[in-house]
Amino acid sequence: MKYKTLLTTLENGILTVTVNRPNALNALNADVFSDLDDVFSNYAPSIDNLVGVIITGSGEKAFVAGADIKEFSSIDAKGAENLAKRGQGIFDKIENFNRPVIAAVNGFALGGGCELSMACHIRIAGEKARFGQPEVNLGLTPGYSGTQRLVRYIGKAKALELLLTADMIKADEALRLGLVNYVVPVGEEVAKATELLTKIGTKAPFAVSKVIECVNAYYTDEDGQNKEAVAFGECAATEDFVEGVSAFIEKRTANFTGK
Ligand code: CO8
Repeated sequence: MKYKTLLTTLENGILTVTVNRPNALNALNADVFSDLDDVFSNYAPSIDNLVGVIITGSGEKAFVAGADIKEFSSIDAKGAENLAKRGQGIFDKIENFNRPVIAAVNGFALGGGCELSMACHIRIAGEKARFGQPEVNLGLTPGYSGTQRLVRYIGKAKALELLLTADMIKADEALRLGLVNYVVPVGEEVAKATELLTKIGTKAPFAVSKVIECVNAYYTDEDGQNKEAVAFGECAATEDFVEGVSAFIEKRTANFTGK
C-alpha cells in the first residue's frame, strides 16, 4: 500500500509499517497520523489472514522522536486539545486492534514516539533505543495518553519521575522497569518481532483477538471478568476449539483456520 509517510510490507501475514521521515527522526506530523489512521482503520483490517503488525522507524537513529515540534508553533489551545484527542483516538485504535501489534523500537522513542510504542501490545527495543516523555521541556504535558499508559506499564512512582524530569532511559532500564518485553542487538528489532508474531500466528486467531480485548478491558470501566467469561463461551463455540482439543488428544499440532 502506498502512503505519504509510511512504508509498508506484507510477508507471511505480517504487515510491517515503517514511519519514514528519517530527516525529522520520524516525528509524527499530521500526515503520519492520517496514514496510521488509514492503516488501522482500512488497510490492515482488509488483509486476509493477517497475523499481526510491526511498527518501526526508518533509519538507524530513531523509532519516532515525538510529535513534530515544528507543527506546534502556530497552534492555539483548542487546536492543541483537538490534536491530542485525534492522536489519542488513533493510538486507541492500535491498542484495540484485533491482531497483535508490536513496536520494534530501533532508536529514540520520545514523547509521541514513546506513546506510540506504548499503544502497541508488545515492545522490542534495540540496544540503542532510548525512551522518554520530554514534553515538560517544551511547556507541555504528554498529549497522546503518555500520562496514562506509562503509569500502567511501570507504576506511578517511576512514571512520575520520568514525566517530571523528562529524563531519557536506556533500553536495559526500560526492560528492568517492564516497559519493554525484550532488548535485542541493534538491527534485530524487526526480526525478534517477526519471531513473536510467527509464534502467535500458530495460535487460534479468534482466541488471540479475544485475549487482546479482555486484557484491554482491565483498563476500562467494563467488567473484565464478565467479558472474559463471555469470550470463553464464544471461543468454545468455534471450530478452532474443537481442532485445538482434538490436536491435544491426538498428540499433533493444531491446524487452526480462524473459524
Ligand atoms: N519534531 C520535529 N523535528 C524533529 C523532532 C521532532 N520531535 N525531533 C528531531 N527533529 C529533527 C531536528 O529538528 C533535526 O532537523 P534539522 O536537521 O532540519 O535541524 C533532525 O530531526 C535531527 O535531529 P537533531 O539534530 O536534534 O538530532 P540529535 O541526534 O542531535 O538529537 C534528539 C536527537 C535528542 C532526539 C533531538 O532531536 C530531540 O530532542 N528531539 C525532540 C524530542 C522531543 O522533545 N520529543 C517530544 C516532542 S513533543 C511530543 O511528542 C508531544 C506529544 C503530544 C502532543 C499533543 C498534541 C499537541
